[in-house]
Amino acid sequence: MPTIRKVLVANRGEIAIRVMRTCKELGIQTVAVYSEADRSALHVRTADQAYCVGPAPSRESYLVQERIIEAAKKSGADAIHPGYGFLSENASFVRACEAAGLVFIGPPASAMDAMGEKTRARQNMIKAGVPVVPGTAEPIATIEEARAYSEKIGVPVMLKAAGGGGGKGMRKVERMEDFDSAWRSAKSEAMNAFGNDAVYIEKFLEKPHHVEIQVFGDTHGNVVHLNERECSAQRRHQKVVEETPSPILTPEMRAAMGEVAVKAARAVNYVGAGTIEFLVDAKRNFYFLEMNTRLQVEHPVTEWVTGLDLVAWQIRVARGEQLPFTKGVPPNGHSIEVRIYAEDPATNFMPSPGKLQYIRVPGGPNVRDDSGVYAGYTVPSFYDPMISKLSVWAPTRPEAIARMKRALSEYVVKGITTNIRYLQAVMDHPEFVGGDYDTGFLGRAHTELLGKHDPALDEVAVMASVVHAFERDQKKKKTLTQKAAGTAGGTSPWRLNGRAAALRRR
Ligand code: MV4
Repeated sequence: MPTIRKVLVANRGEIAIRVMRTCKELGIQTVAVYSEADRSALHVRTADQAYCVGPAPSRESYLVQERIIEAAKKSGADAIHPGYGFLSENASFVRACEAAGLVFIGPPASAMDAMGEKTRARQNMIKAGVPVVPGTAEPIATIEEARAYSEKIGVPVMLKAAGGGGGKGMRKVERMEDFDSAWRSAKSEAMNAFGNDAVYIEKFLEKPHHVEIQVFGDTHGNVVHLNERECSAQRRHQKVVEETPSPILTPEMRAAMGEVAVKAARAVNYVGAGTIEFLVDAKRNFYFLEMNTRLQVEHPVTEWVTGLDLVAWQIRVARGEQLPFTKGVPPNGHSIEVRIYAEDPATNFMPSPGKLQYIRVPGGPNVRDDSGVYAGYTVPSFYDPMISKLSVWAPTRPEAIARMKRALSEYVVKGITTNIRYLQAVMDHPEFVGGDYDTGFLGRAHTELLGKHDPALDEVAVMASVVHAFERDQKKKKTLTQKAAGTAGGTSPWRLNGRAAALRRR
């Protein structure tokens, strides 16, 4: 049972702060690492100790394993929490931590090896009896074999990079005449993204939902699931809104997917927090997509409905403690999370780094803000532009949506542009409110969501249309008077006013 008295958090931003908060509650000291661009970052101010690990670019700082381990040794840390992203799913980093006598707060390197390469993951799942998307279990060697396979199963098919997920190197092929170019571009993008151009093929699933199951294992052979998260509201494979329970899951589906997720985790002797991602098709069949061998950005919604602190349980499990339950925790109520990005939706979501002049985060009953920024902080351009996550809980989904809308209306950020208004439009959108939105939702509703103006501007829009109508009628009246001795009637201001009232009533 290793003792953990001091944890180095090998990350930055909101997740570093979130992990440090739980460490402090457990009486564990914290160590921050930071790049030269993050010298004044909030996570550095939050930790008990802090070490600079290099210049701004992640590959010269947060991703340099030796520097992270050196900081852990210098600080006297006995464990490292990787957060998500960066080195969190890097098996060689896990081995380097262990070689340095440090506890890695996460799964064993062997579980990462088993799930990191997508076709190997599929093979492991097929062996474990976990349903996978119909397709090849191996990368396809030649374009001829790939074409023949696709013709056999029939288009549309999805070409996917074996070296990694997240949509990179992925191409949908709808017509065989497009196959060759799609194959070549998938391979080159896969090589650029993962240094591995291996590509495999799956039958394309129309309008799937992305539903993932939180799993947790300890070192005593216990593996449980902690329900699902609906993550279909994604833009360019980047999650924007997550919620639990999923609006499309029945209790029977939850039980079935949970059982399969536990089977998948057991198949790789999983320890710690992990997520099994599924695609759910229109007939509500579910298929293993991939496993994330880390804590996820969206873990707060699971914490809201189970009452658990998942980081605390990561640390306890790393200490060798046993999970306090063998059957998981059924969801209580409903939780929604939105990701606040320093991005400008009006410029196709270009990052909007810069000095944050003012920030007011929402509060009130069952509202949680996981922020990594503060007034006066300069959001750097080197890293992911997510500045915070806002999550809420309520007894029912409609109440959770209402609470999220209220919380977003309180969120004020000055000095940089954010996606807050876009998120408000998503909360208002009938497809989201209806609950049966699939992974194509944000793409389909894109222009509508961008064009959705601030309700406060509705009045301005109405008056603008009245002024426009008045000016147009005045012009028409003038023309008619010039032609036929004033027989044409303009529109009286009273009638225009009536028109304005009618518009307001829409
Ligand atoms: C798919 C798919 C349809 N059919 N695979 C895989 C990586 C993930 N980020 C996107 N992936 C998809 N794989 C088959 N066989 C549709 C998607 C997909 C998607 C899936 C989940 C969430 C958002 C998505 C957005 C576009 C495409």
